[in-house]
Amino acid sequence: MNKKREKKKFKRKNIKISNIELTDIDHFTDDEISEEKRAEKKLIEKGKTSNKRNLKLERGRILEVRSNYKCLVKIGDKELFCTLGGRFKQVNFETKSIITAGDYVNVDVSGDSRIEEIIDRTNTLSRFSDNDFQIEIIIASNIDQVIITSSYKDPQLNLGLIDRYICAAKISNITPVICINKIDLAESLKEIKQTGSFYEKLGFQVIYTSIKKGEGITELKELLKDKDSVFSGHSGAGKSSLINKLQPDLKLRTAEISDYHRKGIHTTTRSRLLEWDFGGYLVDTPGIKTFGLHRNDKEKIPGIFPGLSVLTGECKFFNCTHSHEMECGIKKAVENGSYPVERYESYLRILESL
Ligand SMILES: Nc1nc2c(ncn2[C@@H]2O[C@H](COP(=O)(O)OP(=O)(O)O)[C@@H](O)[C@H]2O)c(=O)[nH]1
Ligand SMILES: [Mg+2]
Ligand SMILES: [Zn+2]
Repeated sequence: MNKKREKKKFKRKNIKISNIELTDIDHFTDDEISEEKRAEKKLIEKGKTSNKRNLKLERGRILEVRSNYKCLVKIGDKELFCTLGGRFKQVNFETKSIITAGDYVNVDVSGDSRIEEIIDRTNTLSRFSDNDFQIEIIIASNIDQVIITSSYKDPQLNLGLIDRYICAAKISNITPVICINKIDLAESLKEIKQTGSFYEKLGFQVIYTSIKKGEGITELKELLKDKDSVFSGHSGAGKSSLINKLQPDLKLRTAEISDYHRKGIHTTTRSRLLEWDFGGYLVDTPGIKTFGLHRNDKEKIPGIFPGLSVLTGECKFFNCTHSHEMECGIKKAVENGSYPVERYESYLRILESL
């Protein structure tokens, strides 16, 4: 542990003295490290590192990654193409997402715009590969909220999907917000609001919107302002329509992607951050399924599924999964009607799917 920390410290220090090649630093023994340190000291004494030590670091945010080592960074009012120093490749060679849209970075703006430091992420928005390995693919980082969008009708309101997205968001430490769109298609608002009230009572924000009637758009804008958000939900729920309504000139790629493919034009499916003119960012995820649950997260579901945790007092087992167990507080609550059976079934479906 201590040795590891030593090495880390060494790595960090060396980042600023970067005309020493840092190949294979992880494999150095402590002896070799102290040798390196002596060499480093010598170099400093000779003053050979003076150029590189005059870094002019500025904090920026990655808007889009163009390749593993090249990206577009917003620094102040400017957008700058930056490269990633070679040493990052060595430190993190096993993960594909060394950098991702949303990362905060320190860039040396005195020279060739190299990223000198990547700030620790507060969270990541990830999906998992469809194969058995379920490899994590990071879509974006440092995101505040996910706007879980479902239409009231066409396609039919899908509460099961909302539950699933809520779980995925919570696991990722991203705040879920529920947006029920196309309320103009509802016979009565009372009915939808009753549906939404289950989530509202549990402290979730629920907004009701209609593009057709312009309802809830101001409220949605208020919610997005100065935050970094991503829209998730069924295709056809109205995500693109909502975004276009909020800011018509936002250059979304979501809609065009299939056309481009048909024409055989290569388009990237990488995510990127787009800036709202009212403050905050939108994560644009063309052709990317934004969220996934990893099978390893299965045991977290009982603790995070909406409304369950307050009812577990009567569960006999502290690690009750509320499925096959006897003497279960949740099952009792479902039987006596204090927890909706539809939500319980949705919970079981998520568990089974993992
Ligand atoms: N009636 C009604 N239709 C809507 C509303 N919002 C979107 N739509 C329609 O729903 C369809 C799918 O919308 P789109 O934004 O492409 O959905 P996305 O797949 O979630 O991006 C389009 O034909 C829209 O015109 C709404 O509030 N009311
Ligand atoms: Mg769309
Ligand atoms: Zn239980």
